Amino acid sequence: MKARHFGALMLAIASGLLLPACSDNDSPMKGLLSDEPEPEIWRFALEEIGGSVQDAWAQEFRRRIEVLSDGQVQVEVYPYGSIGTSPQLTRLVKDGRVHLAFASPGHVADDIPEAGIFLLPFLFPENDRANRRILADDELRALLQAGWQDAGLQLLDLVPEGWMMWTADRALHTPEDFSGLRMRTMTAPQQAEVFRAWGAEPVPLPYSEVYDALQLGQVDGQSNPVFAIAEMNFHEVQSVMTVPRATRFVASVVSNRNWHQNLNEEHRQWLEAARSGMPEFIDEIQRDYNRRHLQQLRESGRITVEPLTDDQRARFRDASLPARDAYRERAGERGERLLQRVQSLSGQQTAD
Ligand code: 6CS
Repeated sequence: MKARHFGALMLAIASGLLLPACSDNDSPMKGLLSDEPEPEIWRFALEEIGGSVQDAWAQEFRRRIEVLSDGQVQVEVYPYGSIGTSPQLTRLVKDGRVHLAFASPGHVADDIPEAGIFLLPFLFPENDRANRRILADDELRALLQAGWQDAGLQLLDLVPEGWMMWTADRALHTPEDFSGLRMRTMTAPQQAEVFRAWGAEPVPLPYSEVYDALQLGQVDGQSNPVFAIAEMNFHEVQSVMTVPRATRFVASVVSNRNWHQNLNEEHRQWLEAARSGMPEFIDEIQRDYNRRHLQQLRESGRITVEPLTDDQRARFRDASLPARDAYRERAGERGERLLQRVQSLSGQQTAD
């Protein structure tokens, strides 16, 4: 979506959300038309467009809730571009205008420093199964939950969406290749710190502005999973995709904390039942989307794909360590405990 259309559309729909509840609910005719109770509506805002990994999660969640509740709860899904940028969606959840939303660490770490753990390169294990086990760890979840709760949010799920690739007009084999590269980052300063450690000039921008910024030469590169690069058409304006296997994109599903605390028992059970099994469901989806899009991008011939060797990755790992120190400073004692927990679960030494 082009930025100029996006702004106007967002404003129009967001202002609708700020209005009092829809007048249908208050209509004096309501009781005359039907004895059925009105379904409860849960609004769910996405940071990605229709057809994305977040959309697949939300559509499956919607289907499950509607079956479990026999239609008593309905989920309205708002894809990216319909109500706001990532920080605006988080604000709408906090204000209770939207019940549920995706909040990815690259944006929400500005508000929740602990979320920056997911932006640190070469920290989580390369193996997918080991990574899933860590994301499900109770101690890790409790530490993260405390951070999300301090921000007025309930952390419901963590959703891995695939490895982050780097795109630019050149291959990025060494930290020196980043020198002088204006790299678009998500809006939390912690993502900028990582690319700065590699020598790039970070330029934080909302997702909706990346395509135009690349096309107009305002930035030289960006980082995202393959499915996102393909569906946002970044490959049209970039020529090389480097595959570093350094960081996975892990999004969080959040709700308003008070709303979650005040759910009645039946609604809470439906919510829990709908969430159960979602990690396995979405893992298959993200793998399929990323694999399929990678093949399409290779076949399109519009972008070349450059995997890094283990030696090249080791240089990037070493060069990224200052970002771990910056994370420690921002996320404090809880951040340190999170870092140690991830390192011990993935069998790494805790001193780096
Ligand atoms: O780069 C971004 O800002 C976005 N990337 C993805 C894959 N999802 C949402 C996020 O806002």
